[in-house]
Amino acid sequence: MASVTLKVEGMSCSHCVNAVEGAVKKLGAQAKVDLASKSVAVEFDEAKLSLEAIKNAIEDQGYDVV
Ligand SMILES: [Cu+2]
Repeated sequence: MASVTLKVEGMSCSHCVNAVEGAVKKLGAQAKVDLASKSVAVEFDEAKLSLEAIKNAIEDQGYDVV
């Protein structure tokens, strides 16, 4: 399992948290959003998923991974 913390711009409320966490979980990974630090801690299986795919899923929700 890989653990990566991404900086994500544009998250401001619980709706954003659910959108981001939901999009990542849909890929089969785990995500925990911290609104205060605008970060998303993700845990994923590198054999099954790329970090790029996770970033794309977050950006598809309308947020910017920086
Ligand atoms: Cu929001």
